[in-house]
Amino acid sequence: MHNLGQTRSVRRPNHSLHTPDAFIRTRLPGMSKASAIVHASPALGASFTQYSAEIEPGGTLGSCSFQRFFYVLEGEVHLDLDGDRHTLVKDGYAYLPQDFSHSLTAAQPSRLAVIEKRYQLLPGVSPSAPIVASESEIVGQPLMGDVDLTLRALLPDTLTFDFAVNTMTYQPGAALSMVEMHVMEHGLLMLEGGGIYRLDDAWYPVSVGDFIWMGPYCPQWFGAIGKTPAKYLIYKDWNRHPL
Ligand code: UGY
Ligand code: MN
Repeated sequence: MHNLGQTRSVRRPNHSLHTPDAFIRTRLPGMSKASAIVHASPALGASFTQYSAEIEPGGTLGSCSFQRFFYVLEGEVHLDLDGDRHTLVKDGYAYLPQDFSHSLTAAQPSRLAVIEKRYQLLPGVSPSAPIVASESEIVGQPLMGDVDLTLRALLPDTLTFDFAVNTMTYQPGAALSMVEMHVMEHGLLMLEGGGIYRLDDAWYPVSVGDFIWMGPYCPQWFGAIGKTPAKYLIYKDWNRHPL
């Protein structure tokens, strides 16, 4: 059944909402038996790229000449680094520094959230080694003292990293305590549940599978709605001077 020309997706100068009803798959160079839904890129105004990768067993993502972060949404993948094989399942994630040679192959039908960004060197700061971990190992912290809003930082908060990726889990009815407006941009993927997102001067119902891009200084607020927690994966540029 066609949708009579309706979608919840929007593109505005300083934010976008990308909903599954509007997703189009493409193949990026180096991919085999895999496709990408590119949610955010410089074409949108973002200074990073974020896509969802869907990979068949035996399929690969190909190499990357930028920093690459990926988080397993579903399935099982093998990550080969320096002769060591790591197996990652749902909630597993990895950080690969810029130009780091690696190979990523799906062992089962898999979906990944992938973030790629050109590294901003800082004089005197050496780039990080790769990181392979699972979100379940990370201890959550209440955000601004709110025990109903848990933040898990997936990357160390040191000057080595020029971006952060966190998960935020809202108990039913929990909300950000303020409307934020900041220089950092965000890429956000809804992992569980749903609620209302304020972006600039608009309020959007959002739920699992939706992606949001927030440009710099986009006023933003979220309140969880529903009987189960809402959770999202959120990227932000971090630890670098704005100039
Ligand atoms: O880290 C953040 O800026 C986060 N609190 N923003 C958000 O959830 N929209
Ligand atoms: Mn924010």
